[in-house]
Amino acid sequence: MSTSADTTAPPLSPLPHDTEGLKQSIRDAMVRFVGKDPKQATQRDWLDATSFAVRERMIERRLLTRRQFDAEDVKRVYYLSMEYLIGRMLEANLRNTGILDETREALAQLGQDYDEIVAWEDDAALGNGGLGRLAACILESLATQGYPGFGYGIRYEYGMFRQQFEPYRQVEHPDNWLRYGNPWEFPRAERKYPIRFYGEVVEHHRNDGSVHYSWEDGEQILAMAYDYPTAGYGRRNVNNLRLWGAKATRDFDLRYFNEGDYIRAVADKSQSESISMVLYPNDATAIGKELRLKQEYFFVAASLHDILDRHTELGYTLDDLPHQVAIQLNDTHPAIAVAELMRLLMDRHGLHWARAWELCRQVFAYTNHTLMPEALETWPVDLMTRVLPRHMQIIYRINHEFLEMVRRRFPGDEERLKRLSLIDEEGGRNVRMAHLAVVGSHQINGVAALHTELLKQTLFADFYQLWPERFVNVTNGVTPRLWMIQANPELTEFLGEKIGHDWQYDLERLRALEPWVADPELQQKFQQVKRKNKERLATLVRERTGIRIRTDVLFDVQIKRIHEYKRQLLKLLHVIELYNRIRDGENVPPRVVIFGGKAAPGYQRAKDIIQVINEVADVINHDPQVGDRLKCVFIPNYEVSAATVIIPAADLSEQISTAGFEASGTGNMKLALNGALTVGTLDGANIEIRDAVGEDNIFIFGMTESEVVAHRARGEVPEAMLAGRPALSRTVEMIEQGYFTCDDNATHAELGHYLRHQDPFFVLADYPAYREACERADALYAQPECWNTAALTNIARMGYFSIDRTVRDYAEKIWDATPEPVAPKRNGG
Ligand code: 475
Repeated sequence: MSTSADTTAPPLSPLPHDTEGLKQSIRDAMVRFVGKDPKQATQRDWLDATSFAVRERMIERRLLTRRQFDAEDVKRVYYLSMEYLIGRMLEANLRNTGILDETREALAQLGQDYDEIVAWEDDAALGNGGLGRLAACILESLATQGYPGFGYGIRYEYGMFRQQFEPYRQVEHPDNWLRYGNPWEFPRAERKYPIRFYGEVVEHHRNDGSVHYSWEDGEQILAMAYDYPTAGYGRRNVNNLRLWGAKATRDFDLRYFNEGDYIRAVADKSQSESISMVLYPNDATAIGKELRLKQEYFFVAASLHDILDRHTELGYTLDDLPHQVAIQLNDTHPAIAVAELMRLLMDRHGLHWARAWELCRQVFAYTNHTLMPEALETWPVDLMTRVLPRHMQIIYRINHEFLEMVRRRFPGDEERLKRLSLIDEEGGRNVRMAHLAVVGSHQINGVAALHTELLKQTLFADFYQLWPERFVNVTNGVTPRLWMIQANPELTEFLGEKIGHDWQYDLERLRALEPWVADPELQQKFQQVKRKNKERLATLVRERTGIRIRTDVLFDVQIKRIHEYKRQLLKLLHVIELYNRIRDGENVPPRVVIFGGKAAPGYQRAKDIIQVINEVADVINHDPQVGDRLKCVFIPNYEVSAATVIIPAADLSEQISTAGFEASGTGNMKLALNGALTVGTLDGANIEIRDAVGEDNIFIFGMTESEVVAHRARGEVPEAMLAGRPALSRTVEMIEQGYFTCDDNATHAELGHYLRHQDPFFVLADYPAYREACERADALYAQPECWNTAALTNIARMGYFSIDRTVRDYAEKIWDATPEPVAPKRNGG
């Protein structure tokens, strides 16, 4: 396409990547950008100056990457996601640009401690959990493998709330992560698009009898681009994450300013900018709020406008769209994109319905992340009609054409039409966003094998019958760069000594470790690494909770959002039973149990669970009879940066969701990759992890998905599970009788009642099998050689769960995209 003569010459003279050069850049940045005399600089100033020095080097590569993509006629992949759970950026960028060691040394020579400096950075927590972290891993992998892949999202001023316990119950505090500015973002004042809300649709009748529609009036808000360069590891590729921030338009200002109400004008302005103010902290529940719908449309409309502008700027026509553009919808949050692209193609570019629809379907693909019914987004037709009137019209037309097709294939099957319709007519009329995403996409994927099967058999069974070829599985993965190289530098070094570094790009090569998994010398080194990692975690625990934990015992870790289906209560029941056995004088193997995770602010049950865990922990941790044989800690404010400390220290990974509910899980992968053994149900990707690591190297327990369905059908009262189980009965009684609380009997009584009489996720039914699995784990842990063999075997066999494999699966099965590496991969420099 637009082949410019000079695509390889750097736009600037390249900056040095050695220690001396970096030192110079950091010192210069301190004066020129931070505006401080190095003698007066604080640690935060050093963080900023270092960030500027790295960003200078990344932006060079960003420009080169872009030139190459523009010159080579590549297909671009756009990832649309409401969430990116990125974490800290400085260390990631240093690592991926290959200048971490040099920078560490440069800072040392400047009298600064690297580890202290990087810890000043706030996490970019623009996501809730699994879905948002997956998006961040995918962007990193796109860049690392050299795919022309770009993220679009929202620049929330406030990310995921900060969690505190006051003293036991969760309290949320705002996460004002941009408070001190952000050296990683490039505001693009020229990339501003007006986004309309409300208003009305005007019908225009042309002379040839055709009808044309336009969307007019209402309210306009500007979406302004903020670019975050995303560096690939060991390559020169630097891709881009474009986040949209809301700005009031000048028109908007003028209206009020002209009326002379200056104060009102300024106040309203900030209201219109509230669209990108805050991330909704709900994971796996749909929020029916108008502001949320506006957020979704806001970032989708800006992104599609941007994508089409780039497409035409590069000289392509609309007919080229399917060859040049793939758009992945990360869950249904951006599903309104289907209607918006139709609107743009017809109302702005004059395409006919049929042609526009053909193009749309070839461009979009949709990833589903959850089967939980309460997470499925629907929007009241009334609300959609008011906020996005033209889109509502288009959705009706899509639905009409779609249902006509279904009618032809299944004549007289009215029930089927109701089930498939984009509009749910039961209990008020609602638009089913998942149905819009399915009909508007050429491929629909689940995120683990079981999940995809369940999508086909349950949630999307009728769609699967219509279009079986559209459903594919893409099992999730995790980036080894963050979750191994950065989180576990000692294990990385140890692997390097034994099997080299190729695994960093091709994680399957960890298999080369297998011949040595039983090697005593290797095992000893592995154990030393674990121990060091546990010490690092013990420090974090002491700093955040004041609790001291020993590092010579089994670390049993459950870190994830708090949800009934994830069953933190199952772990808690086990902890209480261990406590009782210790107090009964039994010789129980020592362990440290670690919880981490946030509850959605309005999810009272999840908050009750947090509170009770904290109260139980408090009793156990202060019981002199227990001493250091059992400790239980709930680490507050679990976030990406904390995860990088917790995961490498874990021995046991708790993946104990009720089978059929966890779409995939990705924490399960991070922990196993770091040599933790999984105690888990046959749910989500646990099944594939078991297949990969082998049955002897994982502790599987509990009902399978079909057993859960059968159990539910039997409709037994949960309480019945207590019969003949004195230890479990005692545990439940202790909770309901308020043994662990001095002032809130009500919450404990309620939780006990819930277990006895509701227990919707079958905690009691699975408990005996769970306890038995934990005992298997204890027995193996008592034989260090066997444990270490199993742990090292896990590491050696986790290669499949690399995000690079996931991204290649998307590229091959869905996007038809190929990598375009800017330079051969290399280590460092
Ligand atoms: C699954 N979040 C994990 C992970 O695929 C899976 C829902 C509604 C609104 C906001 N956020 C959500 C999710 O549904 C979500 O995070 N799902 C998770 O996606 C990545 O590994 O099993 O629960």
